[in-house]
Amino acid sequence: MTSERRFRACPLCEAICGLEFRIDDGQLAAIRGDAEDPLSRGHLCPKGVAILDLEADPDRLRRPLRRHGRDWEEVSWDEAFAEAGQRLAAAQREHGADAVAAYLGNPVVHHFGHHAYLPSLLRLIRTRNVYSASSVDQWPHQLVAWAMYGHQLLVPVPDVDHTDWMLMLGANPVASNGSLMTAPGIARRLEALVRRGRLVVVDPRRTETAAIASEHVAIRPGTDAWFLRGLLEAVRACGPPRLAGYAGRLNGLDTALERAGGVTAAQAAARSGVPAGTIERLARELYGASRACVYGRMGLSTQAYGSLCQWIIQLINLYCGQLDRPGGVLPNEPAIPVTGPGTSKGHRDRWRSRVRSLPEFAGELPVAALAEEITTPGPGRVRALFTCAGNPVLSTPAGAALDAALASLDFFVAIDIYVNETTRHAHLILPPASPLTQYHYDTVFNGFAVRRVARLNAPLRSRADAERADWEIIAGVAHAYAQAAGKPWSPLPEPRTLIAAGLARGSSGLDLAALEAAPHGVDMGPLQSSLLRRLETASGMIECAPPLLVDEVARLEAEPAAPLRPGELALIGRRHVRSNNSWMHNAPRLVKGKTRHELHVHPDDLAARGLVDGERARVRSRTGAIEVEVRASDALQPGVVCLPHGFGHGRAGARLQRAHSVRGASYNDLTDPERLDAPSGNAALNGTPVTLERLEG
Ligand SMILES: Nc1nc2c(c(=O)[nH]1)N[C@H]1C(S)=C(S)[C@@H](COP(=O)(O)OP(=O)(O)OC[C@H]3O[C@@H](n4cnc5c(=O)[nH]c(N)nc54)[C@H](O)[C@@H]3O)O[C@H]1N2
Ligand SMILES: Nc1nc2c(c(=O)[nH]1)N[C@H]1C(S)=C(S)[C@@H](COP(=O)(O)OP(=O)(O)OC[C@H]3O[C@@H](n4cnc5c(=O)[nH]c(N)nc54)[C@H](O)[C@@H]3O)O[C@H]1N2
Ligand code: SF4
Ligand SMILES: [Mo]
Repeated sequence: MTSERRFRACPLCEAICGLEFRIDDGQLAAIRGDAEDPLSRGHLCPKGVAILDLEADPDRLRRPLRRHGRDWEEVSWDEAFAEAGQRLAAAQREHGADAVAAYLGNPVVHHFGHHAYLPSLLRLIRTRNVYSASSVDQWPHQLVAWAMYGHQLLVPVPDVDHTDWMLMLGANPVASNGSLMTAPGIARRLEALVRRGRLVVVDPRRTETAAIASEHVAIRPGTDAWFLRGLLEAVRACGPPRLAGYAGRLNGLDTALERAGGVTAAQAAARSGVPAGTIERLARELYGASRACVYGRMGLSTQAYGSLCQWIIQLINLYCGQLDRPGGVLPNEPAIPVTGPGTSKGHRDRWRSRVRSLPEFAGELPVAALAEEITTPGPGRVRALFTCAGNPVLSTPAGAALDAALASLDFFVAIDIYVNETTRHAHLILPPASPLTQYHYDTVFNGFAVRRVARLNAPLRSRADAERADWEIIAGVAHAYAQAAGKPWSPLPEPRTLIAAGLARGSSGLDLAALEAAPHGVDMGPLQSSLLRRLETASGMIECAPPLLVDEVARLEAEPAAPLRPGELALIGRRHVRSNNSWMHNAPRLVKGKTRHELHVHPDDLAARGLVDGERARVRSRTGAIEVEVRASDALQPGVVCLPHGFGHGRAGARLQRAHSVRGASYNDLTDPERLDAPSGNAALNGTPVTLERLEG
């Protein structure tokens, strides 16, 4: 028997752990953490091992499929490309350029062959109807970075390995493995922080992260903007701002502080439920720490004031002198630049959505508007759809309405590996070969990592003749579309060439040869200050008071003091380390054992409705209703219920044998496309008002 060890980063989540693959007689036999990866140092989670399941999955598609009613037939790649190109071009010829919509899902950013090639296809198709998972996720972060620092990707990252005091809001990295903070093995890193200093977690639920923190502070869902305003004001009361590092580079700080602050701890407490004394104490601890940071993630960006929250967080870090400073928060400067010449800084409101007039951000419209753009008659209506690595039926607001809308499309082509809740509506599915057969360089998450690292991931094996790589599929569709539409098009070079060109644009001094000589990755050391040098605002200054964000304060103040009606509960989400959004429930390793789909409810709220632990109940919102088992949990505040998203499988026509029997309903059958963070258009998924009731009989 031959046995070989090969190394590659995990493509499944932002932690980008280095993995060691054991290959026995040419067959993938085992996966473990790569102890020599300078960032992940041997860490891996159950999903990393479940790559074995993904590789062996009998439901995973390997050839193009064409749908006839409920039946699928395999077709050749050439036939599939030609049909995709012709039908997309035909939809635009008949109904105009915007009749074709595109939706890009989360895994796009995890594969170089997706991420580096899709922009060229979208530029060719030239529609205003571009959507992605970003607008159910991190748009507030990008919007605030664009408005304050001039580039959507100048996002400061918490220096988690060197900070001594950290305030974390709306994130549960012990389950999610960290986000906009690529920090594999985050539990270990946070435990080290707790040993040398303090970690305070602000969350409506006592999460897995709160459990290892120094302190958990419970908050009412959707009220973080009030809490943060009170915190900023309390920090100001501690002493003057520490601005020596930013001399001459701050615009509008006084206005920003007055508008963003301006509430007492008592007022903040009344809205958020966090005691005034706690707010004042946290302010003193934060202001008094020499190395400190405030970090807010999903739970903040997916609420109605997501951008406001992210803005105030920047201001607090700035006030305390912790912005762009080791031990505080600072943007990574990756080997392949994500900012500077040749990158997209971002823009806003260059066009608007047709039905609701929602502004674009960074070239995309909010995905909360996709269903109405398909179903609302009139010129400019979406008639054809292209998706890549997305499952918006389970992942985006009012998923049930989108599900129905997808069934009405004239044409739908999906680049995806499964026939799932979304792609079952496709006319064509084009499945890319396993990522393990492809070159990969992480252009996205190296840029959010808590250390400066670089790693080239070489293929573990070659793809089968009958398969196509992700970038080859995108090029195939582009070529056929260009021909059918009569547009000029020239293909991009293969991934290695693009990766080499990307490295050459940067200043790390690394090239392909250097990366190939370091199969575990290259360590370029801890984060360093670079923000002031890299600002891309027109003024060359940090714009502390962008009008778009300042205006949010008035909108917040106009909110009713009690957002929920009597009897209503606030619904929030929950991730588990064995899940990955909506698409890994077909992996036996991840779904065996205990179920995890239940609605967690405070025991008092169960009792008030005559419900008992384990019973099935109905959850209703303005937009829909689901039935799901309830589980008593005192980790929640009364009035808050908690459900994971990404469940609700077993729909007719989906081909996911294992996931089919995984119980649970879709969170997004309850979310409301009208609930948005106004500046960015990001969906407010958390804090959705719901009622809970017993089932009759
Ligand atoms: N209620 C609620 N909703 C949420 C969230 C939440 O917390 N609560 N989280 C939101 C967040 S943060 C995100 S990022 C979105 C995710 O939203 P989506 O990206 O729309 O959904 P995923 O579940 O990631 O679906 C990934 C899709 O990619 C396919 N896929 C997997 N690997 C590959 C590959 O290598 N190539 C291709 N082409 N396809 C592949 C899968 O089959 C699946 O169809 O969900 C959002 N929705
Ligand atoms: N295991 C696993 N890992 C994943 C994913 C997955 O699906 N499963 N998805 C990946 C993706 S795409 C992303 S974007 C990241 C997300 O990673 P994180 O940002 O860490 O997201 P969550 O784990 O959902 O944690 C969000 C927290 O916000 C809390 N929360 C909800 N509402 C509020 C509120 O109003 N205020 C406050 N303060 N907190 C609130 C929730 O209780 C929850 O604990 O995870 C990634 N990693
Ligand atoms: S934490 Fe798990 S899923 Fe994320 S990169 Fe590491 S092994 Fe992969
Ligand atoms: Mo995400």
